[in-house]
Amino acid sequence: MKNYLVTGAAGFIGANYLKYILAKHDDVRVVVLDLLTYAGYLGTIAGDVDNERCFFVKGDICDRPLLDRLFAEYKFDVVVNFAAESHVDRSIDNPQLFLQTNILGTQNLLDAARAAWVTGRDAQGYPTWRNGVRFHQVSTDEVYGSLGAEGFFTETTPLQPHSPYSASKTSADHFVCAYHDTYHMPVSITRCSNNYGPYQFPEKLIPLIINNILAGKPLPVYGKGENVRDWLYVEDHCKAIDLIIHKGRVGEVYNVGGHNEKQNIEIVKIICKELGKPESLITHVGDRKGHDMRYAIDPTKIHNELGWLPETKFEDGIKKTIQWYLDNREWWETIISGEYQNYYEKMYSNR
Ligand code: NAD
Ligand code: TDX
Repeated sequence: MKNYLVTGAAGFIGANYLKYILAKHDDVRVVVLDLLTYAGYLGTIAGDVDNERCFFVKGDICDRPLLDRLFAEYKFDVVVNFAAESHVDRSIDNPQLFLQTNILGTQNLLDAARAAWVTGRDAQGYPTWRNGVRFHQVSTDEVYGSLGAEGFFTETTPLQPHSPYSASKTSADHFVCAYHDTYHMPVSITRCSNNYGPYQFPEKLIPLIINNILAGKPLPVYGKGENVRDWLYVEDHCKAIDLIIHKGRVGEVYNVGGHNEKQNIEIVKIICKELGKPESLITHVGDRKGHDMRYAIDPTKIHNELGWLPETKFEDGIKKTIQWYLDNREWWETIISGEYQNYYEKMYSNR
């Protein structure tokens, strides 16, 4: 049995990853650690938590005594860190929370893992590590900054973040790499492009547009809607992380993305068409401050080394996603019933 600590798995990608690994591997036992912020919903994974192969702990990755207790009790072999403040617009409003969770939380997890996993010292004085342990950091393409009309992000593209969110994720990546270089900690990092699919919180573009259409609200597009994102179906991201944890090289960064670049306005029009609604619902609103123009991932490394390729085409993935939101109205109605209404009002009225 391999013991996993998966943080942030009551959120969008972490929940999809949890479901994927529980179905795929008989030999994993998972503890989910999640603070259940506005973005985390226990209902998403309630059916997976059986207190045999999957346990849930409500708590903060910044809480070191809690982490030490969990490491002592469950003897983790693998840590997968999804927990983060993940929304760029919220980071513009309250940067400090992003530093707290995304940087200090990651560093705290690294230290807890180090305390639990180091077995001694080698001849050069570097720590030696328990066999088979791995710390995997879930990062983002946003750490690379913004592209012009041409080119792609590779793993060696210099990091040049622009938003408080991406600056905090970049800093966390530097700490993960620093722990590898300084302590020889067995780490890996994935930098993925924009995900879409089931269980995504409706503050993000695709579920927000689906949700607003179903609620008969206008569809807010920032600026001209010409910014480009590289969209990947969430399960393809989960498969990439699983592959890297099993077969990826320690100390390496892997870009994950599917060569599926689209302008925001195209995405919104596709969703209108799928749901049979007029494009006249589209409303251009004030642009995001420091809005990155274009993201595009070069996934050659993960393809060449591990044979990974995205399996879900955008045309199919977007249909599946829309159908999921139609079939799971209760899920998103619960999610948007509380704090989200104040957030929406603050973010979109008079924009
Ligand atoms: P999300 O906002 O949907 O979920 C984040 C989860 O983390 C929530 O369940 C929340 O309760 C939990 N959390 C927040 N602070 C915590 C803390 N201090 N301690 C414990 N749990 C805490 O985010 P997501 O979209 O699923 O993203 C997951 C990860 O993937 C993030 O690290 C993000 O940077 C990265 N990422 C996201 C995308 C994307 O398109 N959404 C793309 C690339 C990378
Ligand atoms: O109402 C909107 N209107 C709009 O035009 C929203 C919410 C977004 N947008 C635009 C901004 C972006 O150009 O759509 C694009 C996508 O926006 P988001 O869904 O907020 O995603 P993005 O800012 O690209 O970041 C996402 O991908 C990378 C995730 O939120 C990050 O966690 C991940 O790291």
